[in-house]
Amino acid sequence: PSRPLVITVTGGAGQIAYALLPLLASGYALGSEQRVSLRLLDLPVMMEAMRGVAMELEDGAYPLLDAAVVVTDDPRVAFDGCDVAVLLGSFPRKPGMERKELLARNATIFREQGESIKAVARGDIRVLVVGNPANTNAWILSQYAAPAVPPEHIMALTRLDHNRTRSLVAHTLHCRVDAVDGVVVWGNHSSTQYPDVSVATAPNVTRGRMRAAVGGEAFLRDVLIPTVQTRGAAVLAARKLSSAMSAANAIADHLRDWLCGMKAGDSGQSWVSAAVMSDGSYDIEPGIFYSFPVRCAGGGAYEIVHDLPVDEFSRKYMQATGDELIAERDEAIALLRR
Ligand code: NAX
Repeated sequence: PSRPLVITVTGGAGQIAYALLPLLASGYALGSEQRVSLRLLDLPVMMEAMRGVAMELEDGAYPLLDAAVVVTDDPRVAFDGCDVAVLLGSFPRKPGMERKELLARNATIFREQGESIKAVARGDIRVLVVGNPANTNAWILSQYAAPAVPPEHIMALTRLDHNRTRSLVAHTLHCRVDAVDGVVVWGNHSSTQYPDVSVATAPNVTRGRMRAAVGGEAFLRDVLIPTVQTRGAAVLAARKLSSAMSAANAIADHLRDWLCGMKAGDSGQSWVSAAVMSDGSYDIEPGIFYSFPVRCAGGGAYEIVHDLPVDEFSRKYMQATGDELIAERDEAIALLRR
């Protein structure tokens, strides 16, 4: 394509942006043919730091990157005519901060950004929400970006959780990670998420045999599920900084599949996980942003994969994480009404 894709990254001075921008500029995320034009948005106090990031992008001399990297603290400038937005910027959780307060701070940010996107972005924009609480932030954004931007154009990132699950299965089975297919992360990008391997496959592990192959229900309940659910906290405890390299890689994987299609992306997987607006599939409350197994055809089109078997073990987890999302949405409604 001759026109460069305009990609807006919010939280442009933050640590995920620092790991993500080279993946966007180099063609790793969207292919070696796709030119890109970058816009970075952050708070006024971060303008100078962001200018430094822009200097480094220039100094990278990336052949696919448009020379002028836009750096701004104004959402209307950042989203003007933008094709793809990656929303990293959010209010971080401080020690001792109530979850409600975190939700409240972010509700305001994602309302404002939804309104800006509605006002100035292209109607065919695709928006990936990463800043936490990601699913509910995506829901809030969808309320304020509509009707200019339909909810099908908005997703929240659960690909990092999906990648973590896939990698943990490969590690457990001593096989290559790209030989593992069919994992699903259901629900919220939070500690209630449900990483599900019940229909996953690997070399010598046919469909329906994975639970037994990794160690049975006890292993799932006591090891696999909690390990994935708390992986972000484990990285934070070890690094004293939250996941950034792996988050950036997951964002690149997500964008490649969503925009270029899963074949072009050569993801080698039957489906991937992403939080999309529920259409009631699998008896999940319609309207909430819930992580499902999805297939992407390219150009921003996707479909939820239907008819995967859900047994009692899975249903319990799927329900709990869905209930959490309904509660978050209801809190957001109450906050935004004030
Ligand atoms: P950083 O704190 O390094 O960067 C965030 C940046 O956003 C800061 O520069 C800040 O000034 C900026 N910002 C704050 N409010 C803003 C606003 N209203 N407009 C524009 N910019 C604003 O965080 P980082 O490690 O980069 O993480 C970014 C977000 O990703 C966090 O909310 C984090 O919790 C979330 N994550 C989500 C993941 C997911 O899988 N969905 C995984 C990784 C990550 O933890």
